[in-house]
Amino acid sequence: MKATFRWYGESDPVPLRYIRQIPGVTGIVTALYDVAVGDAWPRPRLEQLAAAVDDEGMHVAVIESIPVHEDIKLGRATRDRLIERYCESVRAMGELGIPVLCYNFMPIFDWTRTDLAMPLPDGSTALAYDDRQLAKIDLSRGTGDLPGWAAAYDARSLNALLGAYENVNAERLWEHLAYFLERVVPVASSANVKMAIHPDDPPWPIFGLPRIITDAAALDRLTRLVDDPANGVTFCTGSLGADPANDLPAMIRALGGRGRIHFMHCRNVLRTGDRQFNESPHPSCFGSVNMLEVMRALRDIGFAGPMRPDHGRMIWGERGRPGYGLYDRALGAMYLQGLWEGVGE
Ligand code: DNO
Repeated sequence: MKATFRWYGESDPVPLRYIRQIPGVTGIVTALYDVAVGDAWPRPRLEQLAAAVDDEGMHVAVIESIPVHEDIKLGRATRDRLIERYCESVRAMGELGIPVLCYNFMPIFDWTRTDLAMPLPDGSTALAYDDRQLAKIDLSRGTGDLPGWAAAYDARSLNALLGAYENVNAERLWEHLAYFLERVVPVASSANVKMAIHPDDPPWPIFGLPRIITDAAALDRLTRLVDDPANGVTFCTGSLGADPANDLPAMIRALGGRGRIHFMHCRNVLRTGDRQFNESPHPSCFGSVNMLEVMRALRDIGFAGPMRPDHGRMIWGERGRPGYGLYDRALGAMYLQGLWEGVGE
């Protein structure tokens, strides 16, 4: 595996020069954050981004993410033009030699939590989710009541979008995903870019919206929508690990055996009830994910792709972007590399 770290660009409070000091980390996971969703990424901007990372002695290993416009997920008539622009961005990645694209197909909301700073007994804070808390969130006032990470929508546009999704059940969403992949994967494949879908987080429907990338059967189905090695997954242990029915090592062996794991997100979650969890330090003993077994499975499939520590807690008084401070993610990066060395790779 190749140790990587997510960087939110020049506005990230964690600078590249700090990331470089985490032993073993040579790959950066990043994106152009100021291009409007649906626009093609200008190649010169991507080139600049790659050069800034190269200047710090690292390289861009993964783009996470090029967001998929809601019209594509909704299957609206405008999707063809939007997909063509998406393909342009993928071609630009390929021309610059950036090999992996992490994206997701979650309606309206990306990863969702009900608490961004739940205090843990050691005085740190972590992200947490509780389905019963989610049920109390009133979306009629827009995204204002949602914990602060979300793409902001005012009440009118959010209600219009929620209304549009009333016609899109899970099967429809699968059809729209297939339509998207049938057009993007061939482009990615000839550009030497691997598409890596991120699982839905949490892996169940929220706010009545369908969520489809949730378990082993779904990941298998995804890879067969377009049966091409360029159509793969970001295997996120935290997202998938929130559902106790997901046997992560078995899923890794199945998908990895077919060469479809293109990127690893590693973090731990402590399941505390039905559809209730909080994020925990990365080591196995603190959460419900057995990270050692995850690494063994990755060793067995000969995983050689990028891996990043996912969300960390806030520790040592750090303030910053929820889940994306420096300290706990750096501890995670070291733990993961230690496990990897230990399992014999
Ligand atoms: C959360 C991230 C996700 C991920 C997107 C990919 O921390 O893992 O937001 O970047 O779902 O499109």
